[in-house]
Amino acid sequence: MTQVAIVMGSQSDWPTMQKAALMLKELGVEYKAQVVSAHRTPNLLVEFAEGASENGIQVIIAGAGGAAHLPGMIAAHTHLPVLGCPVRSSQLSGLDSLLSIVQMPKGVAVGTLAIGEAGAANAGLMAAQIVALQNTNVRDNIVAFRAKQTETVLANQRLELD
Ligand code: RP5
Repeated sequence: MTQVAIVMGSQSDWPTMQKAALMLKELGVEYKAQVVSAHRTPNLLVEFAEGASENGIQVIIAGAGGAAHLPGMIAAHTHLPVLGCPVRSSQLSGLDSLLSIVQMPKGVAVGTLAIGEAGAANAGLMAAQIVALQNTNVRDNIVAFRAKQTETVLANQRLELD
């Protein structure tokens, strides 16, 4: 059953948002990804967000760029945790996306990640960490991922001139 939903405002967000999908796949979390636009498909947004919990979704990752209202509007329509990913925009390099997502009014929460691919990957990691609270397989995968990451850094810490 799908544990995490990844939604994004446009197909053009996928190169960034697929970093979240890759992280979830690596950590053994079931996910599905689809385009849901706050502005271009507002009715679909409501239908998706209101149905997410009864569809078994535990965490929603929402990415958008520019006037990035998708994460906040999804959060307005569900009690599930929503992680917001600011996608780098062509005009303002994603600062517009970041500020649109992060400045939520008190009482409706979105956990905002960094602009771009690192933020999307960390959204996948954070979503997996939430799922892991009640899933020992995913927890073990996260612990192994972190240990391997540390090992890799320690094995490559000496720098030399070319
Ligand atoms: C936002 O507008 C999307 O999330 C995307 O980041 C941006 C541009 O969308 P396209 O014009 O490429 O479809 O809604």
